[in-house]
Amino acid sequence: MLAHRVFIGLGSNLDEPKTQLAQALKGLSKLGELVLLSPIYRSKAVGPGQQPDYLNAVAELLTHLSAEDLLQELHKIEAKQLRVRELRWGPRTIDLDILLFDDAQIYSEQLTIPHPQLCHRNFVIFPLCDIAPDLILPNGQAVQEIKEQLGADGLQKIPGPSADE
Ligand code: ROI
Repeated sequence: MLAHRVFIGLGSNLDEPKTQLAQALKGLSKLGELVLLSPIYRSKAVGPGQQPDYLNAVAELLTHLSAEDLLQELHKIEAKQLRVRELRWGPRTIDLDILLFDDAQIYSEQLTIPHPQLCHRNFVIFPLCDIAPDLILPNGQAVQEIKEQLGADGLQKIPGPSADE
């Protein structure tokens, strides 16, 4: 059976974000074949109140898990890294989002794919473009085009343990 091509967004702004990203990647690598990891970006927090800056990245994974099973596994990784869901849009040790799952469009109680904020967040679109510059979203939009529309406000590429170094 052909594996699913999945893009996963990673974000952290608590408890040594770089270590959190590295640990989450270890977890992701057990769910299939980690094909690519984007460079890491530092980004100003989107959300309420004062929050530390985030580190964000995007990983490409080939997996045989269904979208629902993958979501469960991502929640397990988040739980292991002591993510506490206290405040909506509050700070977090690790946030793992399924951005894209093949060309699927899923609107269930559990899952919305493509991720509903995908086209609105430069901290997701920039790293996604770095590893999949020719990607076309299920709605026909090119990621490059979205990147140009969003601009790089509040974003800074930082050196880190990434596949392109
Ligand atoms: N802001 C940034 N910059 N990066 C994130 O990953 C992120 N994640 C979130 C909220 C709180 C919305 N803000 C964020 O969930």
